[in-house]
Amino acid sequence: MKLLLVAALLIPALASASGSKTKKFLITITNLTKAQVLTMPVVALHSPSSALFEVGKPASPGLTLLAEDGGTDVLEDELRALGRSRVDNYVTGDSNIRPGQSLEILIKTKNASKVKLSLVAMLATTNDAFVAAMNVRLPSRVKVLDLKAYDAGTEFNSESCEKVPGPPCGSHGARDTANAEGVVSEFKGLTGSGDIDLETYGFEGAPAKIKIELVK
Ligand SMILES: [Ca+2]
Repeated sequence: MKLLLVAALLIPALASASGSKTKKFLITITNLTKAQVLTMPVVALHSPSSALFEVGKPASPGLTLLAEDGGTDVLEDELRALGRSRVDNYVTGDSNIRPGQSLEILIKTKNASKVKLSLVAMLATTNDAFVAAMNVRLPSRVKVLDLKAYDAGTEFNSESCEKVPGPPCGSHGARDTANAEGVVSEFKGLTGSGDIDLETYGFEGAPAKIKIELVK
């Protein structure tokens, strides 16, 4: 009982002491799908109230572009516009992530105990589906977690190659907005109703995982 009390008293002191020191985290994103390309991921460290999206609410223009076409510049503008008090830091990966491959991103913060980590990347062979980590607390050493797939709600899931940027389609900047779902939701998976071969591009379970590791 005495030991427990000591531990409880120590936690707040450690948390505040770590708040002012710069810490570096290595984020390793692994594509677990057979054939879906993940587009360049955006990782952000933000205040708990500044989430990148909310299930049941419309996607921002930045998330819309990312989820439909893999473009990151509008989302980066949105993150910058929020200011350093709300978005402590963000980094965009320098390449797409092919099936079975991983990408590493290094990100720094002086507020490791206060910020949350979020990450988004498009599942390229879909209309507007993306993988995301949402509001993850940074670990004291290492943390591994599965990413879920979401639907941005900004494009109808026609699965028509005329509207899908990833292989084998390659249609960039084409949108299917009539009958779009309207709000972000959990992605229910490809259906095989259009041009996309379900056997090849479909996936079950988590489409990606991330490892967050304190490196310094
Ligand atoms: Ca959709």
